[in-house]
This record gives sequence, C-alpha cells and structure tokens, in this order.
Amino acid sequence: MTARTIRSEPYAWPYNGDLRPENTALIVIDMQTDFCGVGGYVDKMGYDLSLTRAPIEPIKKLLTVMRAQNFLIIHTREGHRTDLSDLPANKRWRSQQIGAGIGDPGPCGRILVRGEPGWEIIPELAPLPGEIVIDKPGKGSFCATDLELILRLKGIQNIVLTGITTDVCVHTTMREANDRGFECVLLSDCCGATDKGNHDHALKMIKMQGGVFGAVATSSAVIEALS
Ligand code: C5J
Repeated sequence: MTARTIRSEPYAWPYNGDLRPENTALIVIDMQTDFCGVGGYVDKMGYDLSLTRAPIEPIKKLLTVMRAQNFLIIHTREGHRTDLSDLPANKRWRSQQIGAGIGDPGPCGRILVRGEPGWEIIPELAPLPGEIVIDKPGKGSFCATDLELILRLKGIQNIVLTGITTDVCVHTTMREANDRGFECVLLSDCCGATDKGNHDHALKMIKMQGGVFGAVATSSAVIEALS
C-alpha cells in the first residue's frame, strides 16, 4: 500500500496512511435550515447566521470532489417525531428558555420537527439520490441511529467530519466515533458554530494530547491529497 495522508494537525491524517474511498466516509452534519437559514431554530435564538452559513461553499466544493471519487457520503438531520415522543422534556424546556421552543411553530414550520421546512437540508447541500441520510434525535449521530451499523457493514475506518455546529453536533459525533475506534478528521472551514470562540476552542480540544479525538485539517488539504 502506498501511504496517503492529508496535511493536518497535530499529525498527518489518517494515522496509518490508509486513505481510500473504500474505507473512508464523509459525514455532513445537520446542514438544515433550522441551523443556518433565516427563520430557523438558530436564527430564532438570535445567533449570527453568517457563522453557521460559512461552511456551505467549502462543503459544496468538497462534496463535488469526494462524490467524483466514490467516497461514501452520509448526511445527518437533527429533528424529532411530530408527536415529540423522542424529545426529552429538559431539551424542550431549555429551548423554550431562549425563545425557540422545539416543537413550537416558527417561520419555517415547527422547530426541529421532522418533515417541516426548517428541518430540511438546505438546497445547496441536498443529498443526491442514493446517499445515506441519518435522522437523529440528539446531538451525536450515533445515539439512537443505525449509523454505526452502516459504517461497519461498509468497511469504513476513517471519517471526515463537516457540518454544524462545530462545538455541539459535530464535536459530539467526533467523540462518539473516536470512542468506537474510527479515525476522525474535522475540517475547520467546513464547520461553523453559533459563537466564533466556541468554534476555535472546539478545534483546539481535538488537537490536545497528540490528537485526543483525531485531527483537524481544511478542505483544501483534503482536495490537494485527493488530486
Ligand atoms: C445544536 C447542532 N447546536 N446541529 N445542534 O443544537 O449542533
């Protein structure tokens, strides 16, 4: 095997140089109107949408390259059943405290409810027919989903993480994946948080202890390695 890695910190990723479409997945997390669109959940909470919209173009470009090379592409959506039977009472209560009650009506339909306009993935990053979409009720993509089963059955060892928000759903997913033995890299320009400081600190956390959760790179480093 010829080793192939991408420029990343704190080590060249993946650790073993085994980067191939057959063993590597790109996960695009929660690029939904509720997290980056006008009138969605994040907008209703009063956060700066430019931060969560910043990764749209870099992800689009990366998708074009990785789709062309037949990497496994997986999208996730955070959202709840229409009867809210999978919505913990404390999650609902907390969202109500900040004026964006999950399940309540908003400009994009019921907030974070499956099937509502706000819950849809934004058109710019819409999944192609046949791409896997994981619906999750929580922040991590492994909790109460079939993501791990799918990754194992497809022989995936490496995961490239993108999406929003860096410090919440992307970080939780990275931690869950790392604990399950997957080799992870998070792409800094393909993620965004509701707070710039949280984004930066989330990146720093990954790089501690020799890469405690994996590595951090940029989309251009991935595209360069795949060219
Ligand atoms: C949040 C997410 N921030 N997708 N969800 O509540 O990160």
